[in-house]
Amino acid sequence: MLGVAVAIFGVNAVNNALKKAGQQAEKQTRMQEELQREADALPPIIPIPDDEKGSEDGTVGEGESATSQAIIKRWNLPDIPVSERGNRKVESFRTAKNIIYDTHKDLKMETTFYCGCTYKKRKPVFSSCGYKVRKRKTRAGRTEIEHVMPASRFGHTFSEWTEGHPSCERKGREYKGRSCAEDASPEFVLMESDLFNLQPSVGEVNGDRLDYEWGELKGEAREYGDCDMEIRDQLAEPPSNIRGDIARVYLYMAWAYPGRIELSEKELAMYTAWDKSDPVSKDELRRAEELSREQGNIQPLIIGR
Ligand SMILES: [Ca+2]
Ligand SMILES: [Ca+2]
Repeated sequence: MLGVAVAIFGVNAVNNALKKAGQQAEKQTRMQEELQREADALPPIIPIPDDEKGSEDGTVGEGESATSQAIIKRWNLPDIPVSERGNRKVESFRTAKNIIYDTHKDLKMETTFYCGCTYKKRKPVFSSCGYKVRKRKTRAGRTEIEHVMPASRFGHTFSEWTEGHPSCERKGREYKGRSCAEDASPEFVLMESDLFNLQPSVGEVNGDRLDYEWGELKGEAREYGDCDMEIRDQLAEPPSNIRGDIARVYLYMAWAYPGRIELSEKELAMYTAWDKSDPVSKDELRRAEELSREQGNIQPLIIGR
């Protein structure tokens, strides 16, 4: 009798587990379908014609790109001419870094973006956020100013980056890449120094992320202690409380610099979902308002929503 009871109990437990797994799979499928529906509902992204892309000498063609148009429509953004959207004021990355540090200090917001660690004199306080050094002690011991959208993402649209420039020559050796773009393209420097794309970060996390794009990864490896940041397979998964912040950076950059940044439909769908799941917070708004005053343009994905 007891044997039968145990057997029945065992069967029930297995059935329950299977039921639960089935429900979970169903939920995941539903979520996937929902994301797909959102992606399908987005206006199609048409490849940018060559004459709308930046020209060889580094100037951006007039007008919108398919991505910037889609963003304006979807987020109902104010009518601001392309030439007045992005950074036109902060003229070096060094200056930009100092403004970010000063702004965070003034706002009493000296916290790193990804891991939420407070920092003092540009050194993260690990105990404030349960940070555990993964591997690089020296870089973990300092904050760095990180490009939320990597500079390479738009850098590759500059010929100075991909091919070089006659002025990019040092001691008889030609160079290209970021250094040449910084030295020879004032337009690149303005984009690279856009304050809305910059955040203080634990140096190690900045170093590990390299120029990987954002995405969602299976599992929670937690290689940085309590910091919910996963970096794997050339993809980075941020903590959920800053996913909206990241989405709004990407949307802003693609809106502010049409022709230099295109977002795929998949990216637009993900950032739409992230923008919804993590709406603008008080601190995010406070920071954007202050940076607006510094840079002289607005971040319409944050301000006035
Ligand atoms: Ca995670
Ligand atoms: Ca947030």
